Amino acid sequence: MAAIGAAPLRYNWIVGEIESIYNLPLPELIFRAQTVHRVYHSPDEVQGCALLSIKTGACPEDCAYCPQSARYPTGVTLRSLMTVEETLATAAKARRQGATRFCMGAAWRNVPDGADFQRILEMVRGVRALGMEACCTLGMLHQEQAEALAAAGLTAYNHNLDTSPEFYGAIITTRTYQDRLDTLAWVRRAGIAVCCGGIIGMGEGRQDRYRLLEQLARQRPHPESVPINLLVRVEGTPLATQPMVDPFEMVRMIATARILMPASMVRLSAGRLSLSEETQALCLLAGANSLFIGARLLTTSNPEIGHDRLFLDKLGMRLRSRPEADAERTPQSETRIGELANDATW
Ligand code: SAM
Ligand code: DTB
Ligand code: SF4
Repeated sequence: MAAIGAAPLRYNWIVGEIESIYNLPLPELIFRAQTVHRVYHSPDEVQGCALLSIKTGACPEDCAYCPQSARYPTGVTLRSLMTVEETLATAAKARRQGATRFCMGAAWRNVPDGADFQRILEMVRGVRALGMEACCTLGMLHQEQAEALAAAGLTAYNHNLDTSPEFYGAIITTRTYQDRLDTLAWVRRAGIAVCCGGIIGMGEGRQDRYRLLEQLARQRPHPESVPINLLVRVEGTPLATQPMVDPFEMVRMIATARILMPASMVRLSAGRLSLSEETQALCLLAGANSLFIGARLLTTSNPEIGHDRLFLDKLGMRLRSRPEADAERTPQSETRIGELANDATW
């Protein structure tokens, strides 16, 4: 798909243009984001995604934001790789709560070979068999692993660039920006959708945000999925005492991502507990069309499902009932949040 209507896909964005968009007067920025959003997406529905940490903590990397790095005293409870059964039971529960995408995260520097990898493949097949999109975020991977994940039916692989190439070294020293780009290239070549985004609020400047967006929007094709995270400040990590970023930066970041990559899913990801409902609503107006649902992200908290249900109901919005992959082929039969509320499992 090269272009639809008034929102052609472009891959030659330059940082000056991105800066101009990011700094538009807010009403103009939101109007433009809404305009392109409506060309590719329904304005009143969002995708619900669920996260599960399938292997927790003791990670050798030094990502300064991360509670799972072995280098920081965060008190996270260590856990070796979960069983397939437990993982699939959690996925089924998430589906009952309205999630159509299940994302499994492991605190690894890179994907291991052997029995653990076979178990991951089994999890991917199981999540797909539940009729959900399956996403994994397992660290760096190589060609054979990417191909095996694709063959197991993996929908998407999450691997974030996190920030600009310039600011990256202040956040992570144990792997390079190029390492991340290499992993993304293996994912893309294997035919798996790319989920790639970043974090704001780590002490970066606006220029770093423009440069991150430039790295994402110059990829051809664009990442199908772009998570925008607000730093969750976890005690024990080097970024624990970062001042809270102005919430409007989140709105501007999302709106700019939407305008640069109009067909992609833009996900309002970590950090929602630090945002008011009003700011989250602005993020949805700005073109975010996905939320993590359920009380837990990987190791930190997220709004309760009941709270999100009321939130979306107040906005007259709903969780999309079909996975993205099916959305084009199947008549839309969204489930009203109110109807889901009748399900005793909520
Ligand atoms: N170990 C794998 C990796 O780094 O690719 C996968 C898990 S890692 C937790 C996935 C992403 O979560 C990170 O790249 C980062 O963007 C995001 N993340 C981790 N900790 C975060 C925090 N405290 N606040 C916001 N986002 C965070
Ligand atoms: C992404 O960009 N955000 C999610 C997902 N990809 C894996 C992870 C957020 C993690 C927040 C910190 C935690 O709960 O450990
Ligand atoms: Fe490890 Fe991933 Fe956390 Fe970095 S973000 S410390 S690689 S779990």
